[in-house]
Amino acid sequence: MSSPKKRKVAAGSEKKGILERMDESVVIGDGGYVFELEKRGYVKAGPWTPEAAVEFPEAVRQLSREFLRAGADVIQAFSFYASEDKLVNRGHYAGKKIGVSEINGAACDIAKEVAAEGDALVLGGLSQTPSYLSGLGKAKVQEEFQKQVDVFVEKDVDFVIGEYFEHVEEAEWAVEVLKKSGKPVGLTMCIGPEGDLHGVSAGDCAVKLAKAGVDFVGVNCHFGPTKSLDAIRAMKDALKANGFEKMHLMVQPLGYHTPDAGKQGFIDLPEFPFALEPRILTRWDCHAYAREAYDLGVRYIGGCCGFLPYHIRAIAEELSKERGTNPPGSEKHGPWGEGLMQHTKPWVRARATRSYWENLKPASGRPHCPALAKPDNWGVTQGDEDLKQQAEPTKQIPTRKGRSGAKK
Ligand code: CBH
Ligand code: ZN
Repeated sequence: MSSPKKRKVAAGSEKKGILERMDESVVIGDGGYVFELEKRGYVKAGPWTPEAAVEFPEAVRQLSREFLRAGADVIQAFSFYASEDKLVNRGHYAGKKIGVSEINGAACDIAKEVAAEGDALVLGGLSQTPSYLSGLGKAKVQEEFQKQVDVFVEKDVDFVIGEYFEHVEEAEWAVEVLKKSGKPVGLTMCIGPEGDLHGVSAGDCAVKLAKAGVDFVGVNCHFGPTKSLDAIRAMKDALKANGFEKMHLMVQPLGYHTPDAGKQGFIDLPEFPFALEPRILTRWDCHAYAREAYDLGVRYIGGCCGFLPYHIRAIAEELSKERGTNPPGSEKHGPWGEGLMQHTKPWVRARATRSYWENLKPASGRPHCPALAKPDNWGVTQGDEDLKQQAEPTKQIPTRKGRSGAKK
């Protein structure tokens, strides 16, 4: 393995852009922010909004730095769910209002600062809106997107994406607005191999987005690597069949295994969001994931919720030959655990091999737990009365009985 290098850009030299980097090699994304910052005590589970960029910039900066040290080529502005309608959704502001310009502005400043400590690109992202779920229409939804893009343009991020879209119709509306930024545009939907929540197949989603003018397309969140890559495979085939074989692919799956998830992904699993830990990927799972994604031709490989810096580091290490470098975070350990040769106990030293970790079937240590779960499967989505979003917090715990999607 090559020795760790700090890939600082020489003063005055231009950074290579996202599309050039994908053409030449492979781009490594960063990991999951809202999930990790929630665990660290800076984000509220439920709303999942990013006001921490303003309230706790140090916490956001620290996590970004950890991803950079782990080998990320991209630092995302912490702007997930920063649309104004989401910021007021269910009243979680309760008198302490921080708006989209303030959040996205602070988020871009942090991302720019950290990205410049390496050779990373700055990403501005936006995502699906409560306005869409409530059926408020294209003009209103695009207005929400525009307010976010305005800040990305003003802060001059390197590229923009729409991420976490469950319905391709809304994603197409996002692309229209994102393209007005004049920056490279990517779009990842939070779908699996079964496609979007209105019944559009994963392949058709990719083709629609290609026609809308994205520069790269793929999936993020909702499913672990296996199902996410199944969705990518479907997208790749459909893109090829429709003359878009040159389109770059991006994947940022969950850091959790989800073989039992249905169309709605991990949101439907009973463990979402506070008991997902038994499903977490090991670093060795990330090696396998990175290899499979690369061999499939994906050139933007990162992670979403559950993905921690050490998962990103495993991707960077797996692809170190292709990238010609190892991340700074690898300084503290050799590949495939060779540092274990320095362990005090001989049976642990015996584990200092690739084959040991590659072949291990890790035990969960939970004798009374099932290996798989039964998804909730309420079956409601956009267009359904139950999904109209409110400004006030729900006061009563909803029950499934009588819901439109409920099985009788
Ligand atoms: O935080 C991040 O890293 C973002 N780039 C993506 C977040 S995906 C968050 C899912 C929230 C799910 C929900 O609405 O319940
Ligand atoms: Zn996610």
